[in-house]
Amino acid sequence: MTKKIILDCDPGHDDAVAILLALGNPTIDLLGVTTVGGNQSLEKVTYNARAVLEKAGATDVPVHAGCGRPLIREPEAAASIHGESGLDGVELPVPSRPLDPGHAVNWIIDTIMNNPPETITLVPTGPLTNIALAARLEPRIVDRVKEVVLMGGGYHVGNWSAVAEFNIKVDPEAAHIVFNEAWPLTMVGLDLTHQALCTPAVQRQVEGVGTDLAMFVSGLMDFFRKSYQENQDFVDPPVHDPCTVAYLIDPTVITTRRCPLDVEIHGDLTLGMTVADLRGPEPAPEECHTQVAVKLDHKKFWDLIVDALQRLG
Ligand SMILES: [Ca+2]
Repeated sequence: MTKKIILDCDPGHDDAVAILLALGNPTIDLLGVTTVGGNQSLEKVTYNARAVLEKAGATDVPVHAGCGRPLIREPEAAASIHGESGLDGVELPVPSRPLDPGHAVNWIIDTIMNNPPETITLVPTGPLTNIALAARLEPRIVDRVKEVVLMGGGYHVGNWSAVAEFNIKVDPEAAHIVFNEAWPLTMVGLDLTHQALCTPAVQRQVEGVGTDLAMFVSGLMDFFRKSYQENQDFVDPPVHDPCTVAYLIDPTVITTRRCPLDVEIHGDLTLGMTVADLRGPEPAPEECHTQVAVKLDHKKFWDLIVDALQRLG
C-alpha cells in the first residue's frame, strides 16, 4: 500500500530533501508538488521545486504554484538561511517540464475531491497559506483528507522569534485556520526537527552514495550548515522538512504525543506561537485530533534518506 501525498512547500534546502525522500521511497506516491511563498518569493521557490524534480529525473510530477504572500501580513523571506535564490550553494538544472497550469489551491481541492475519501495526505512544509485557503474554499476536503502532517511550530522552541517558528510566524492566521480544522493533524515542530541534524558523519554517508544527486544534497547541506552556524548558533544544520515524509514512511521514526494545539494570533511577543496543552491526561482524549512529534530516531531517519538517494540513482 503506497501513501498518496501532496507536498506543499517553499524550497528551501530542507524542502528539497523532503522532495527527494518522497520521490525515492517506494511507499510514497508523490501526486504533486505545490508551492507557497515563504523561504523566498513564490517565483523563486516554484522554480526551485521544478529544478529539484528535474535533478531527480522526476519530470512526471506536476508542480502548481500557489499563494505568493500570507493571508494578511506582508511577506517575509528567510534569505539569512536559504540565500537569495532560496536554494543557494548548488547549481540547479533548468526544468524541462513547464509549470503546470492552475492555481495550487484549486489543484489541491480537485485532487482531494477526485480521489476516494481518506486516501490523500497533505504534507505542508512551508507557510500554511495554500492549505488554509483550500479548507475555506472547499470545506469538504477537511473530512476527505487522510491526515495533515506538517513541518512548523514547536511546543518549547522558536526560531523566528523567541517562541515562534518561521512557517507559522510568517502566516499565523493561515496556521490558525489549519490547526483548528477537524482533520487529524501532526505537528512536526522544532522540538523534533532540531534532532534531525546533518552531522559530518551523516553527510559522509550521503556522499557515500556516490551519485551526482547525492553530491547535490551534500552541497545543499554545506550551505545549510554555514547558514545555521552563522545565524542560529548551530554546529550542524537541522534538516526539518523531510521529518514529515519520514514519519509517513515509517511511523516508528518519530514518537508522537496527542495533545490540544492552537496558534497565537493576537499576541505581541508571542505572535505565531504554537501552544500545546501538555497538562494531560495522557493519553489525551480520543476526540483530540492533534498531536506533536516528540522524539526522532536519528539513524532510521538518515538511513531512509540515504536509501532514497540510492534508489533515485
Ligand atoms: Ca520549508
